[in-house]
Amino acid sequence: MVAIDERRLLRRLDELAQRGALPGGGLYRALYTPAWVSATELVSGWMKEAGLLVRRDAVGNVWGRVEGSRGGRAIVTGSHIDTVRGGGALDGALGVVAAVEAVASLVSQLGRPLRILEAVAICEEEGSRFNTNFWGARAIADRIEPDEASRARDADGVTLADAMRGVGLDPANVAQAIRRDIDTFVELHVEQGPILEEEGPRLGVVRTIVGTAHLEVVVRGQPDHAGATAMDRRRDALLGASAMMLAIADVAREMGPPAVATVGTIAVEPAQVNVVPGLARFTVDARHSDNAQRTLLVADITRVCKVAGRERDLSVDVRTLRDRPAVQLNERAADVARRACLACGVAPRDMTSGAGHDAQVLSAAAHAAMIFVPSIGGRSHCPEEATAAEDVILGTRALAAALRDLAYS
Ligand code: HGY
Ligand code: MN
Ligand code: MN
Repeated sequence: MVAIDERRLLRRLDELAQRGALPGGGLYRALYTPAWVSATELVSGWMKEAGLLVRRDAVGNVWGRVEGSRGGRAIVTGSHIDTVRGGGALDGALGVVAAVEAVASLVSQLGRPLRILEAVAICEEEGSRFNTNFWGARAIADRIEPDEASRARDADGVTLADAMRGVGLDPANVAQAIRRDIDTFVELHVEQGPILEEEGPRLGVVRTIVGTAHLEVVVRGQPDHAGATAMDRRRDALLGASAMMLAIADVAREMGPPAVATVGTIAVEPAQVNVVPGLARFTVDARHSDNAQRTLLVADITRVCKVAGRERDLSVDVRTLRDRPAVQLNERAADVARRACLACGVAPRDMTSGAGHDAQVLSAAAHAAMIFVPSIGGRSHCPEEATAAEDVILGTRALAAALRDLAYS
């Protein structure tokens, strides 16, 4: 069993959580912002302290590497360093801090590995700032679309390309982040749901990651005077959108778990108290672990929006913003993760992840495995996100055991 420095692990999680801490609680660490720069510098320092070879790649992923005596393809562990708005201290961050802790502990106790061993802080996964997501993992896996950096803009109209330049990165070099030499990627992550917490055991091994479709629905009616327009003369876009949202939730409920659908954003025009809304624009996050079922879910969502539009004389446009298919993670890598959990005294639960992860994207470029630890109350993507310290430690131990199996034997 490789000993990890438990106090250092927990202390660093707290330190990282200060980068992007919001005054009202929770965090917001968005790609290429000062909080993001500060977090990447903190992690680089930890990697240097561990004697790793540290570099920042073309999109801002931070790699800490130790050469293997046999060379060959690399064993990589890590997760994303960005957060959602009002996010918690562990989503992504746990996988980054645990990766540095596991690699540092392995190297200090067992010396040079046989295989190249790397910890990585992946620059962005959540899509919090720019209308794109998995930016870091897609750069590694060569899944960046042509001129995506110059097309993606944040709420202030800043392009991803300009934001890159602002932190000393050149968007023309994005392809230099591609890695074709990764053998296996292992990610430690909080479950973000209630299963491990409510049913046990304390560790999970992910077999499937659900597919996620993000849609944008634009509903057009006509703006009118709120006082002088009788109710039966209106083409109220927001009222129509509201009917659509309730119908969307019914569609997911009728399909049954693991189907889920979420309307997370809504914008109204002209957004004035005394004007009947002429336009409503909202997003839908639709997920299923089976790709055919997800296609059906998206089709049903589109149908109910169109029906509600026709019934209310509103025009409705539904477009897909992005669609990430469900993936089955590699069987061999899952066995390594399972053996590592058993070595730590826990027979892990095979799980489907309702959350998307970097491993989902990196599974296109390497064998990928994920280890889950419980989320208290099943909560995540919120300031209340938390995991018991002993589970953080247990998960990091299991990660270190998996990396030992992969890189030292
Ligand atoms: O949306 C997700 O599932 C992930 O947190 N990005
Ligand atoms: Mn997340
Ligand atoms: Mn995450």
